[in-house]
Amino acid sequence: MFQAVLSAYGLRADSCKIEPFGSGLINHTWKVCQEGLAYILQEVNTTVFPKPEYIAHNIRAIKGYLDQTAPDYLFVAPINASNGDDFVVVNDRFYRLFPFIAHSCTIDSVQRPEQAYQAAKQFGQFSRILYAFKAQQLKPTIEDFHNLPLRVRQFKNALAQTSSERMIKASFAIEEIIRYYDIEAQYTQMVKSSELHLRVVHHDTKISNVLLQSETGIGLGVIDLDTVMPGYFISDVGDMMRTYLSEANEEENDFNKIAIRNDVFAAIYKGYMEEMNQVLTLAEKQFFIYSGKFMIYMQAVRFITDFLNGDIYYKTNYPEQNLVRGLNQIDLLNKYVARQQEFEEIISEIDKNQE
Ligand code: GN1
Ligand code: MG
Repeated sequence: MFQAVLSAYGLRADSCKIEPFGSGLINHTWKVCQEGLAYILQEVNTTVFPKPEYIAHNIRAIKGYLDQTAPDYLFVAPINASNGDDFVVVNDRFYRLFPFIAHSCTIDSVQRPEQAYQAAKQFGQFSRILYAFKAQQLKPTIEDFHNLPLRVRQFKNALAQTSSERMIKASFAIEEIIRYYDIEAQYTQMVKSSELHLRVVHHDTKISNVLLQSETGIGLGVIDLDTVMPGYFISDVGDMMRTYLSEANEEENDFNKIAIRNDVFAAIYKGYMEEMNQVLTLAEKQFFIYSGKFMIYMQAVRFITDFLNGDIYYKTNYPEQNLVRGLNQIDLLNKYVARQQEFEEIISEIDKNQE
């Protein structure tokens, strides 16, 4: 496979060093090095992304726009193959090659608030420089990706057809998901009232999707653009809350280690708002804290749904991994909800100092 794919780019697999790269749950990724040049090769998971050409379309449309409006912005688009295409299909599998950005690195967890600040600023900047771009030009690479009511329906369907064994194992998680149905109701209300604007949203703002300058840790840009499509800002802010606030991540099975860091919350707010303060409406800003509940809850629902369905979506390494992930997210949600008042105070404090 490597030979067939890399030769489309004028590279020879036998003279390249190829190694698996990163920790994504969906696509396969490798780092490819040849004579001092480095690339990232990725196979798109077409079960998850049934129309990979939509991804290519979206990235092309945004690149064209940014080349005109923000030529200095580091936008990591795929490299063109020798025939001019920006992706390669081999045996019905879909691949693309990216440049590996020199002197850049990614990290897998937020150790310090400064890292959360840099990342939030990058995701904020991404939405800001695209605020005048017509989001509707982008195609949905995954239909209804962050449609919470749909995710809850999928959960209910899974519940109706799962085995009694899985149902019993997940009983606490199921009760908790039902207890928090109001998070979905709030979303439905918010969409109905058109309080949120459709914007260009990244939809996967985990820290490993931010390129940092290796020496200084300063943010350079964002990567993993497969789910860039029209959406609401709460997806991006919420996924940062979900993945930065606790040092222990969604894989942690000792839930005592899940703990929320207020200084990281402050860093996310500061970094994101430095870019998006002028763009977001007052009504949208009211949903800043809600965004964390929205994303943590939706992820819990998705992991538990996958567990009930017999683990068909997320890669797993051990039998009850999706259950553990779901329970982990429920624990995080409970801890997040308990902090809401403190988050309000942090936001007022930062806003006051900004005036
Ligand atoms: C998936 O593959 P990765 O890690 O980039 C998922 C996200 C989830 C995340 C949970 C297309 O992202 O929505 O938040 O796992 N991406 C897709 O770890 O479903
Ligand atoms: Mg991703």
